[in-house]
Amino acid sequence: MSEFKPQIFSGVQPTGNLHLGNYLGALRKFVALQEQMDCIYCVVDLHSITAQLVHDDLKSQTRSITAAYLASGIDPVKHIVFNQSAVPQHAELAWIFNCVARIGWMNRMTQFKDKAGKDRENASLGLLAYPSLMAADILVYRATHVPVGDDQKQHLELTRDIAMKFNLDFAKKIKEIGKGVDITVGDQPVHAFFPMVEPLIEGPAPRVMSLKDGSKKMSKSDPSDLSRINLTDDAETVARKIRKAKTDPDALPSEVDGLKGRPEADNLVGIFAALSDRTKADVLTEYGGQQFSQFKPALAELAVNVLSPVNAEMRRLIDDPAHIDAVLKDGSERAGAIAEKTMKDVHEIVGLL
Ligand code: AQP
Repeated sequence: MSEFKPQIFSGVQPTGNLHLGNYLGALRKFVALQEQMDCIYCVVDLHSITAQLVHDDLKSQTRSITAAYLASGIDPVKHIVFNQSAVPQHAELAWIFNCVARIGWMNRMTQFKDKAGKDRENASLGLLAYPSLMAADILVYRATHVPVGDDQKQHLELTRDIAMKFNLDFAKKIKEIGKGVDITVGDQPVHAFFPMVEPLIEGPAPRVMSLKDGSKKMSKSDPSDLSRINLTDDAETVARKIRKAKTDPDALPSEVDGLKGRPEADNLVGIFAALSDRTKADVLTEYGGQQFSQFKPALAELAVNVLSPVNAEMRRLIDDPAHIDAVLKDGSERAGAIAEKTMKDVHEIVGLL
């Protein structure tokens, strides 16, 4: 093999209502990438039990994320859509990666620090090892590119560290079984079994911020529903949340530089740009000099126009769980076949009988 086959992998946790951040940071990118590469999109249900083990409705949440994938325009026939727990090789490779990764690497993860809070000793071992499972999700398909929001950048750097250590620790065996690829990492030539994944983060809204606080990311777990736009919100709710979004008293600047030090304004302009496939500069050419009382209704109209069809299609799909289950079953069979092949090689490399 002279190079890794380009392959996209990404996932979303079934931990609550998807919001505009998930849509712009993940789903919209997932859809666009379908034209460029083979894509595998996963509902990462095993991840969702790391922070909170017991969920009332994990199955329906899993179906709801799948519905959001399909409603956004992901094609489950040309590409693969499935749920993580249906392909046990994810958890198996994660165990091997737990033995590759170092505790110090995990302790440095900002998401772990944020989610574990002050009582770190009481966090689940799964929450600490979360990035190891995420590395396994990606690398069990030897995926090369991962579209994510900016908050996942550190986890993808860790995925590269895990892949690199595995490749170096088992270099001799990888050569022996003839399944490696010659790559260069920095200046170093490496005979790699696992690729060095590339994060795909770019875009005008790589980190959508809370509508109530421009310094916090928009998040499913924020106690204030007004902080986020949910994909299931109706048109009136979307418009109300945008109307109530925190802003400053100044007019919009005409240049992107003028957004510096104005996180709430920057966020709303970024959202406008991402929803309309424009740059922030382009949006400011049109709206620079206007007050938020003029800009917010335009943003609300745009958000409703983009999100309403997704919302309606999601509702239709959620009413047909048998269809969603059939999509997931088909996807997990196809994903499982790829994962099984990788794990056969991993067993050989590690020396498992
Ligand atoms: N605010 C955001 N802006 C841009 N992208 C975002 N993503 C999440 N929030 C934003 C991206 O969405 C994908 C799926 O995220 P996830 O649900 O698997 O995990 P998460 O990052 O934990 O999502 P939340 O909403 O922030 O959940 P909680 O509140 O539980 O922490 C990822 O690609 C992520 O980057």
